[in-house]
Amino acid sequence: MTAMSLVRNKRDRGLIACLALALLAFGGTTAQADDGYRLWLRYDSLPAPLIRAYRERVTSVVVTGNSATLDNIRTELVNGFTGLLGAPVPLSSDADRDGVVVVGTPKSSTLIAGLRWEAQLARLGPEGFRIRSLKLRGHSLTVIASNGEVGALYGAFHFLRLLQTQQPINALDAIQKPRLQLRMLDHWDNLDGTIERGYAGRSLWNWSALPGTIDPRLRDYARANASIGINGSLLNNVNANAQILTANYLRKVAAIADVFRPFGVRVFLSPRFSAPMELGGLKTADPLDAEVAMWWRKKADEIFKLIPDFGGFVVKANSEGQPGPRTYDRNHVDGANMMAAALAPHNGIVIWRAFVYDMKPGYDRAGAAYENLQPFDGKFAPNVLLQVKNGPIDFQPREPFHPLFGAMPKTQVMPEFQITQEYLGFSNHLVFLAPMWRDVLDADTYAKGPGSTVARVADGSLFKQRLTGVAGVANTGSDRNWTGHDFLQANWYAFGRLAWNPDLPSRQIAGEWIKMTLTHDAKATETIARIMLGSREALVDYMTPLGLHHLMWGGHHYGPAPWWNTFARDDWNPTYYHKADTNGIGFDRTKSGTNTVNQYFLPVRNRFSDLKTCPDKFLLWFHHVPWDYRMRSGRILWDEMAFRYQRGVDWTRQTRKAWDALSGVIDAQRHAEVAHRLMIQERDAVWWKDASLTYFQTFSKRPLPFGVQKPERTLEDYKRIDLLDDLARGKSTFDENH
Ligand code: GCV
Repeated sequence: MTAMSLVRNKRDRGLIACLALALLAFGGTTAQADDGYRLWLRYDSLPAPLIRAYRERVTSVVVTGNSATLDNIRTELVNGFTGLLGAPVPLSSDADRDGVVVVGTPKSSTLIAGLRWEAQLARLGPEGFRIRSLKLRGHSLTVIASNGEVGALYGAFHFLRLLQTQQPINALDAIQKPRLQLRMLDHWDNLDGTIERGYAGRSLWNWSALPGTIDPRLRDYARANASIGINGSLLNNVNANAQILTANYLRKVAAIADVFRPFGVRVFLSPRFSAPMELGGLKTADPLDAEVAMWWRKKADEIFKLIPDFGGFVVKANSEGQPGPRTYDRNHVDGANMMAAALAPHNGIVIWRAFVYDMKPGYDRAGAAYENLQPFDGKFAPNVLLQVKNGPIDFQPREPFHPLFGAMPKTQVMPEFQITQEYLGFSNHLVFLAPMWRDVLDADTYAKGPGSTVARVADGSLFKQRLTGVAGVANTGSDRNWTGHDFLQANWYAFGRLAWNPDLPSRQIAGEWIKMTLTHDAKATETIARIMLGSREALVDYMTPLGLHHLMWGGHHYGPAPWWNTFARDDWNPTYYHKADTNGIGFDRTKSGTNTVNQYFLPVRNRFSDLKTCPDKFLLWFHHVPWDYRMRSGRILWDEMAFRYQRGVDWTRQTRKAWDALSGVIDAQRHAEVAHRLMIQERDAVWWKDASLTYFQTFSKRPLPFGVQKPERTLEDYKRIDLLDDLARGKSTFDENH
């Protein structure tokens, strides 16, 4: 047995397996096993009284006109209604009876054209829609209309969601329009099928089979995205391989684009900045070199010839070893605008990533993106968006909002979230991320006084931004259930819903997803919502409480390693971030330290700078605090930290119990799968608590407070755990014998 014997796991796994078998044998109350493939688009039949009520309003479907998108609407509604209402709902050509659902655009449907909604539909744009219950020629109908076919498809999914979540549908008058224009999933997929920071199998794009063979799963992926309004997909890793721009690969990309198009999803690519040298044989990739600019123009022409609705480029330049304009003594604007000029004639855009940091002595990585990019405000071309991560370091369980939000009023800025859980327990930990993204979207930058929230920066209303968008690094892969952990489908769902409306409450999103995906049982829904809504705070508690950050094992970022200090780059070492010593712990980013707190507007800057007003959750992000500092709770810092680690562990135990109690309500397969991963989550939470407290105790030199369980191992034991072997073997969880 190696360093850490996480004893209960094998026994627990056995119990769970028995339970699952018993449920399968006896049927449970929810009978069917479910492999999770259908996501939130399950369309299983609703309870009988509801079916009776809905059937009056849904007797047939009228979608006139011919196009692939209109076909998709027909298929979706017929399948959806038939499943939900437990009997076939046919297509018809006329709205000549009660309960007909009419869908389309003024162009595709004479009935819709006759309603004279042109002005309103024009205001809603090609993706917005109107849904109305109305009487026409004596019949009660529901009309779902948009100026664009994709908008009509979004409206159809919205209507289905009303049924799936058991809402009334007899007096509808709803209009919806996405608040953000670009709602993108970024896939960090490599051309060899692996996914950087992917924890749910391999890439969904089978490059060697394309373009000849199209995996049906591509269609299902696009359909799932359309159901939540996602309209862009970056296909390849931002740590880019130049090969993606070769004619051979572009034909494959075009085949994918053909599948996605009828669902309103446009493809984007990440180009390697040095591609003119690697593919074009040029001596330089200097963005101000005429030949280089010409190479990109020709490449853009070639791409758009194959893919007329190609979205554009997402560029990681001069970051973590990637080439970029600074390689040639040029700046970010030189690079971005050169590419933007190549794409502009085709209405393509450049999404330039602000994830840029250098290592200089005494430097604070949290201030780097601002230092590098903010001076260029107002200099980027009109078809450039600057993509800014939610926080200033790197997708940590908790970060304050990125100081670039609000600080570039003349630049089109879009947030980048990470749906895949690089730093949040991979696909093993149940963490609902909507509350984390809400925190950022709701954060007030004060850039133009109170109310200057990140959501208002992103939706363009604060600075009258013309192009708007948001990106999420995808958590999907070839695993049958798409996301590894069944619950993490909720994060894909939540991302889409927030991209559509960045004001949606987390509770609403969770409620919708639970009802569509897991159960309609009221008590179970309440329990699951409670679990989901508390999960992010719990994870912060057991991983990085009180503003601690980047304490993860180097490289793969799974598990605790606060002692890690061996990377040549200081800012990749956890010790650089927590700065624990015998006096205290935390990164001083105030005047007495790096002063990067200065990048925030007043009064945010003062609130974070002053120990008295800095929220507990950001305390050690901005301050180096003595171990005996008296916290708001009345405890000293050391005790508070220990208490929070324990609270996180306790949550995992309570959650396991609560989930076990749902065994008859959720289908046996998903119940057992989730139970297994919750067991891993508890094991990891204990590991995080014990390893972190054991290490920090060498500085605090204080006993653990009453109520905090003693770690079972020594610090040396925790340091000896090495996951690299397991991860290299492609396992998503490490061996339980560790
Ligand atoms: C795609 C972090 C991740 C990298 C990722 C990078 C980025 O550093 O660890 O895997 O690279 O962010 O966002 O570019």
